[in-house]
Amino acid sequence: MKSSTLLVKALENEGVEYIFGIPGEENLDFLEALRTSKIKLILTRHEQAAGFMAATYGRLTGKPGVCLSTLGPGATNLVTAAAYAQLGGMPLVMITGQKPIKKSKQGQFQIVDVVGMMRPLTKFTHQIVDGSRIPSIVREAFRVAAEERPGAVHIEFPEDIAAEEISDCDQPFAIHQAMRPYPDPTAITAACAMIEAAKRPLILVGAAANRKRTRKSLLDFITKTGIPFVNTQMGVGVIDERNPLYLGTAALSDHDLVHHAIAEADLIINVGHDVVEKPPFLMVRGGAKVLHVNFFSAKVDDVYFPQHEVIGDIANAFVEMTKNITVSKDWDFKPFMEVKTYGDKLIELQSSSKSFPVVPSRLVSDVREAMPSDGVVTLDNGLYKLWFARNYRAHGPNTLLLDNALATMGAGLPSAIAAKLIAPGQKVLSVCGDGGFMMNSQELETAIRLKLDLVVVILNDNAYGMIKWKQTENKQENFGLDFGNPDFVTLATSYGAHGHRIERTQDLLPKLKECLNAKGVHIIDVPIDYTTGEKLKLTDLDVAYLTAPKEKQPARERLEVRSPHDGSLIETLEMQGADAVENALATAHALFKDQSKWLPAHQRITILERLAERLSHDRQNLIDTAVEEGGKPYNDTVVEFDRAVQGVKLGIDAIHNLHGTEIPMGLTAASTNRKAFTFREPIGVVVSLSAFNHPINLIVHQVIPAIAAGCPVIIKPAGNTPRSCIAFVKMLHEAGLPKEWCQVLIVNNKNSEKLATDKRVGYLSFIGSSRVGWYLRSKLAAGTRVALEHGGSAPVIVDASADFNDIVTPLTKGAFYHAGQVCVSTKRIYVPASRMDEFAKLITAKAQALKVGDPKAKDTEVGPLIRAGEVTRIDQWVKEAVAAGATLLCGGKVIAPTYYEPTVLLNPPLDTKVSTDEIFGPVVCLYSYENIDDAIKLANGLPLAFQASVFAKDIDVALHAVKQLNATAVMVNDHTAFRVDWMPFGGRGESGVGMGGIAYSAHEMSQEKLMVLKSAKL
Ligand SMILES: Cc1ncc(C[n+]2csc(CCOP(=O)(O)OP(=O)(O)O)c2C)c(N)n1
Ligand SMILES: [Mg+2]
Repeated sequence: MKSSTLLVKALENEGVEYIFGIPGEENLDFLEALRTSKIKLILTRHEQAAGFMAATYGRLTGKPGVCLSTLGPGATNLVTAAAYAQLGGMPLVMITGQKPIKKSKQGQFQIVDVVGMMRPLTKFTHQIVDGSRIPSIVREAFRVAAEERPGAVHIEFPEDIAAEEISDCDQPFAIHQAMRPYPDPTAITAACAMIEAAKRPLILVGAAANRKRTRKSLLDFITKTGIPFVNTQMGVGVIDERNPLYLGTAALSDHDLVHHAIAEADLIINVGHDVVEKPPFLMVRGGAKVLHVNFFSAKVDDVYFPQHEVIGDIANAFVEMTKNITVSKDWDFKPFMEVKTYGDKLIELQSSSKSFPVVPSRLVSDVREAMPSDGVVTLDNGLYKLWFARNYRAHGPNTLLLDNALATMGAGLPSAIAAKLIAPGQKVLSVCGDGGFMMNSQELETAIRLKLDLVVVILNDNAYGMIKWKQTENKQENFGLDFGNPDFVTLATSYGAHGHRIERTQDLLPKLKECLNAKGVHIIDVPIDYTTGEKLKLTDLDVAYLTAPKEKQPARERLEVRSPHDGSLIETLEMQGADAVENALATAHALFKDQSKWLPAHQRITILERLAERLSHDRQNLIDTAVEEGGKPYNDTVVEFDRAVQGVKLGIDAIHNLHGTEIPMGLTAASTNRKAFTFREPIGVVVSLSAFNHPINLIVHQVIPAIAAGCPVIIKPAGNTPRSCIAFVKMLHEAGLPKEWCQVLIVNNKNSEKLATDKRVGYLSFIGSSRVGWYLRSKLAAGTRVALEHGGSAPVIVDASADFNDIVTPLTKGAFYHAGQVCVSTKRIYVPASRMDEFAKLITAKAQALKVGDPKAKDTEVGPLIRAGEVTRIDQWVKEAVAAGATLLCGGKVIAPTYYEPTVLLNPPLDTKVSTDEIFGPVVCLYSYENIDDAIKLANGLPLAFQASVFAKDIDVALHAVKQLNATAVMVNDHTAFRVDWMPFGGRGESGVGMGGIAYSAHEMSQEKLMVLKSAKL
């Protein structure tokens, strides 16, 4: 008989069912012997995964799992798995090949000292140098691996020994059951006395209590005494956690829920804990006493130094302690039970979070609900592990596998494969981070090959989230922990698995159930949000917060809408939270996804026709609302309103004009017999973030094109002017638009960002500051199209041929309309030096004559700035220019907290803020020029570019300027703020991207689809 055959026989004798691994050429004789054995070879795609699977087999069955690798590289790949089993107390036997040891022609090729390498990671590591020793070495390896405390062992099987012929008389040794040691009776008596004398004893269940006999005897002890218990992470499920005496599991070493109970205890009965686990609590001198019950005596360190120990088989210890203990009337478990009440409430509260991406507590709750009691959840390593440890209630032993010893990444999927192999009838689900999953994702192929039914949840945060959390806790800068991911759905399908992606939190639970009940391997990509306010560290036991009636809970943020004219309070609105953002997005996205719900064009036209009528009907109300909250003078608001009505009508025209084109076919022989057309479809959910300066018309420009294009729209108005928006959208609904097609959100900046950057957004329309706009653009989800409309600093070239008396009126309007708070306000006027005096006098006189005051008054021309802070800023900029050498021709004064005098500055230096930035206030600057090309150069000199003007009677000069000015629109002989709603409107450079104007926006909010028709008749 070959010694390879004997090794296989010896393994069969040990009851081995599976060998996980990857053979190398040195293992070929062994492989041949295995071929005819009843032991199944589970071929994996990485030795590390094979090691994890074998270790998990050992963990779940108590019998050593076996893995196999070649020499050198295969063996080094087993190292992490060896450490995993050794630290985790999992019985594991590793068999590795080696070059021939007697004679070899290969020098040192691939040879490393594997036996030596395994020494610090195993309980036993041995090279077989003689085939006849196989029976004793194998027996010894299995005995040592399984004996308390279980761990890893290693056998090296060199190629020449494997091929060696040995005597047929060499046979494996018969196995007998060894009885386990009883603890010393005096130790039991002392332990019982200690527990009886305590006021508040508490049981802590650790990993080594997870043995079949121990579970039962420990439960008997708990049932008889009524002493409450907590778990370590690896002691999860030893006792069913639905037990009323279960208080919780220690996810952290301190400041976790259970520590509020531990702090009340005067004696901790620590069962089966060993120091490889992250400490479930930190012992302090003079604090609660600790009674250590384990197979071995306690390894003492700074945070663990028990006062008494019961050493021996834990099951036997509890059988005896249950017999001996007298239940004390003085035990007081009330404080423990308060902690339980608090914990259960907290978990219940946290699990109801609807926000998206999913928060960890909701994930845990949904997994718990989807899993049957005997279902097995295997975790990889990441931040979610702590949430599972705290919030998941395991109903039985080994139903939540987490590794709190080596705590390695990459074991989640392999351990799920092992769990499913062992118990094919049980549901198995693995939860992995996007980091950990990718460390052994290749084993998807193994799972598919084995035809397993498995569910793998990948928590997608594009980061090593756990470390990021710690980085934040350490108050360090976010650095070095972000990565990109493959498309997990595509990845799954490429393996032959089923891929799913969660896009709404409410879809998670049904999807989990669906996948758990389906055949095959299912991957669910679940976007996870670790940035929420959910706290892992629970410093206080804030029972009051949880038990307070709902209305006493912290109120939502409020939005005070105040008049910019005098600061008086108009209305207080309640801000909506992240849950409202989630709901709005989920609603809008569901509408978009379901084409059967799309509104046909004729229905949209009817709605807009009714809206136009409805607006006219409520004209006065809307105008008054806008004037009151926005501060634009009454007459200008009337113009704005009329334009808004016009905008709605333009929306109807846009629907008429949304169409594709014919794409010619038959231009080549290959494209004959075809006709092709494009047509336009809605782009998706439109999110519009609006600005204050045209409270009605901007809403029209950001909502109506979306309706025209057939997109659901979510509008977030400016914080200063929400009421006009709310009133407008109400009329839209009254005109027949179903509410879910246009939703208003009143949210803070953080939630606006959440809204804008969500994956479900097809188009973002943003009007506001360039700082915020460009920031948001950088955060947008892949595929979101965007239009940004920021400010400008509009230039005007005045030529000597212009008639100054004619032009000062439009120029004054352009400069001071809405107190200069318009992105195309005239800000920089370039005038020939020889005629500057004349021009300056005229425009100064006009500016001084402007009527500044209450926007409600019908004759007011310049109203307030939107808030007092703006006035202060504008005043500082003007003062800086004057100090630097500008001549103040008029204005330059704060009139009231929100009012600034119309101001004209002459020749401010080019490096002062008024020349370089957008002032967004009632200030205009005049610059003298000698040569018109110099003036154009200066006009083009800012990174901002929007609308511009030239005033000239000489047509050649005008055309020259039109050609040379960097702008999206150049007015000839009109001010820069001219606009009608059917013209294209937008900025260039830093001033924005995308084109506004009703039809332009509607076009951008739709996308083209091509249809090619093929027919022999064509
Ligand atoms: C093999 C290994 N490498 C590194 C670590 C350190 N580590 C612990 S958790 C973690 C991040 C896990 O990221 P991911 O799997 O994406 O989970 P997340 O916390 O993001 O949910 C890292 C790097 C480890 N435990 N194991
Ligand atoms: Mg991650």
